[in-house]
Amino acid sequence: MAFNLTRRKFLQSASLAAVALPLSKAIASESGVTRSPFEAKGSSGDKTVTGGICEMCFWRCQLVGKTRNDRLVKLEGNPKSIDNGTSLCARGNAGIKLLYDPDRLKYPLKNVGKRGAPKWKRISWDEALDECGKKLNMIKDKYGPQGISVFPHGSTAKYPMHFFERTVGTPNISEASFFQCRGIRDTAYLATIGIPPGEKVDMPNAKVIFLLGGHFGENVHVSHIKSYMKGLQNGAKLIVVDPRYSASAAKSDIWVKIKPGTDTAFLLSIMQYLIEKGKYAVDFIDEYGDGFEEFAEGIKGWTLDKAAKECDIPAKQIKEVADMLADNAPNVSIHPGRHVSWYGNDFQRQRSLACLTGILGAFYVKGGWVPAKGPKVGKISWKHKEHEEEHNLNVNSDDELYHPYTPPGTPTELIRDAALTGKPYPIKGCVIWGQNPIQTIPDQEKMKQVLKQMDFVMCVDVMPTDVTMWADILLPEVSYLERYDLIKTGTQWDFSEKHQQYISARMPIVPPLFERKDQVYITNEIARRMGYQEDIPVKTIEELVEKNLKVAGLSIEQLKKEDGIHIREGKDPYTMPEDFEIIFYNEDIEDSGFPGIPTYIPVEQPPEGFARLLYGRVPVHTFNRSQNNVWLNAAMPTNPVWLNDALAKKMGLKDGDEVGFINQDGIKSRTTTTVKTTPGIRKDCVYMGHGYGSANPLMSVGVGAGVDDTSLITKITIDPETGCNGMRNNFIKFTKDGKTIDIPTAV
Ligand SMILES: Nc1nc2c(c(=O)[nH]1)N[C@H]1C(S)=C(S)[C@@H](COP(=O)(O)OP(=O)(O)OC[C@H]3O[C@@H](n4cnc5c(=O)[nH]c(N)nc54)[C@H](O)[C@@H]3O)O[C@H]1N2
Ligand SMILES: Nc1nc2c(c(=O)[nH]1)N[C@H]1C(S)=C(S)[C@@H](COP(=O)(O)OP(=O)(O)OC[C@H]3O[C@@H](n4cnc5c(=O)[nH]c(N)nc54)[C@H](O)[C@@H]3O)O[C@H]1N2
Ligand code: SF4
Ligand SMILES: [Mo]
Repeated sequence: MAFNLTRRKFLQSASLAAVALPLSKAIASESGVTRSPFEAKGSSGDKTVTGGICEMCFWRCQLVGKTRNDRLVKLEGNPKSIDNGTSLCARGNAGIKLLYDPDRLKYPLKNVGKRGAPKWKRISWDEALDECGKKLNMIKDKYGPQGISVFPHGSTAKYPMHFFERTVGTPNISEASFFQCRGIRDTAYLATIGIPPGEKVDMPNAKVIFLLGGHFGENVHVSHIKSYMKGLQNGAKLIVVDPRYSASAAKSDIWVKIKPGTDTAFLLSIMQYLIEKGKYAVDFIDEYGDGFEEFAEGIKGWTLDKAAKECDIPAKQIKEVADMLADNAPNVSIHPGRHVSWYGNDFQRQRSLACLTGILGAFYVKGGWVPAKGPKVGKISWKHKEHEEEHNLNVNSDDELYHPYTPPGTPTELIRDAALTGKPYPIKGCVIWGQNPIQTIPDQEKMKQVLKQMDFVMCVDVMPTDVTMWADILLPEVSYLERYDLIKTGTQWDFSEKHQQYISARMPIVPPLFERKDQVYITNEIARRMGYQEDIPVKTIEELVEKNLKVAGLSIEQLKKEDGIHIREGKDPYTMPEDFEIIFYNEDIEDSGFPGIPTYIPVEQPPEGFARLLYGRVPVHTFNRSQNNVWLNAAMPTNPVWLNDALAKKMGLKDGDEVGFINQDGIKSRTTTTVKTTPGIRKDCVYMGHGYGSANPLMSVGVGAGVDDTSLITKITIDPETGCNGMRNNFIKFTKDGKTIDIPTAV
């Protein structure tokens, strides 16, 4: 790949620190930090600091830091880890560039300009916290606690979220990890097998691995990838269902080039075929199935031919997939997926996946779905207080839930609609903590209007990402390399070895720089100012970690002695709980007005001249949060748009052409990206990496790099059972040199 580094980025690269010294010095004297970790001189202060936990993404690998005189010079996986081991991914390694990023937030800031067009004034912590406490109290007094909305994400957002939810009493909390990510998966499995599935598949021992839209290798979670690769090394066959030739499709035995949005039809026809041919786990279903007959009857119409037509794939390929699964059952890993907020018909698809796992008898068996449990630790946090009234936006006037299978919190759209209409009540305060709702939630303009109408917006972040432009008060948090916080527990990823469990707690690798503070300090100080002094559960973050470790008979000191990770014997994960059942036909779902048998609901097709916009992970970035990381930016500075090569030819486009986009609502991309022509994508869709195209000029490396996929996702589709946001029903045309280029329909 041609890196095309700008001079500034070139000089900033740490691996080129020797040449860069004069500039690094200049940056250092200007801002107090430098992008070069090698500024630390001499080797007398060399240390390996254990107990770190990565948070360049949410997988949270265990790490150690090599430091010199309290300055981090290198990150590595913790050799004691039975999770990620000594491995970190590219993003994990590049954490050092977040730590010392000169663009990072350093001091509390007050916006003396406008929301969205801020002018920042540095203020003291006291002034900032006074303002937060005063404004949030004003909103609470005038509109009630429900007038405060919270958009949290990440390990530091739990403590403040519990404060606002349990103690202050607002239900209006919307976590990106639920409503725009995996919430549907969790509640669909809950409604089928009684527990959220996580990503607990025993891939190392599988004979077949089945991925529906999961694209491992681009989606990178270290121990998960290790488990997948071990499965493939052990000879597992791989089936990948994806409209695009993804990194996983490239390793597959069968690549199902499915028409976007039709996966449920595909799954139902596999199950119908297996039932018809008697190729399913009859005894297993007899014992654990509930409502199987109604289910079998209900999906009868889904012949291979019907699904083939709907999904635009050969019927014989569906049969091939079904036979491969049945011939290797029950040792098949049907992966439950992770980002599943796709089309607004997703709850039904996730239920279908759980049912398919059941039909193959692949729960609690080698190579199947195996919910290994980690050890118990404490969960001390803010206590629930009595709150006078319920203000659940999810309840309608007949006291029924709009979205009965919603994950914890309130569906994002219900919060945004209430904020914009003032009905059933106004929402005038907003606390954003570790989430970037501008680039995470569809319809950017709507989010901006929501933020504009607030009386007060506060934001706690580490980087000046786009959402921070909308804050009145912007507070700088310490990064994951400078703080204590979450306790990470789990089991080793490969169950074919010993059964072991681990407990680790995030510990700082280096002391914090500038005036950054941690979540307990910030939350407590706001709580104190709001009059909740008596409710504060812990004084410091260390106290919180100690108390939670104590429940497991551990302490910070003990963990330090054990190189940051305590390992104990685990339990056999294959033991099935006594009350296990698979609910094929779910009467409760039907009673709430939705299909009780997994049902295919067709999605809207691209209008003439448009292609569907698909998006996903790139291996070296995490959403938008890593866009300013100089190493990661150098590795993948932009997000080329995948375009079918035959279409490209007809459109007069070639590899590397600079293009922009316009969507079905006339919304234009703010920036451009390059074209990547390939036979590896269908003709009814295009694809780009998510998280690019930052608008905040304070992100000096990431600003304007590539195109922001979210800016083009303006049509909102809600998954009715859960209230989560479907995001893939948006359609685009290309623009080049001021002209619009239609997508040809038939090539
Ligand atoms: N268009 C589109 N939208 C999507 C997705 C998609 O693929 N396409 N993916 C969806 C998925 S799967 C998810 S999980 C969500 C993710 O959604 P978000 O969590 O909103 O994603 P990020 O872009 O990582 O934004 C997180 C914010 O947290 C900040 N941050 C990072 N570290 C810290 C920290 O230690 N403390 C604090 N306080 N802040 C920190 C970052 O700087 C950033 O501003 O997005 C969803 N939305
Ligand atoms: N490097 C990296 N890794 C990450 C993250 C990251 O930011 N960076 N984020 C993590 C998080 S929070 C999550 S949730 C996961 C998300 O990772 P995944 O759950 O794997 O999901 P996406 O990246 O959203 O998936 C995009 C894939 O779905 C395909 N697809 C699109 N439409 C359809 C369809 O209709 N049917 C089918 N079968 N496939 C379709 C796309 O072509 C693409 O290959 O990644 C995690 N891992
Ligand atoms: S997968 Fe990579 S970015 Fe995510 S926690 Fe692990 S090392 Fe960090
Ligand atoms: Mo996610």
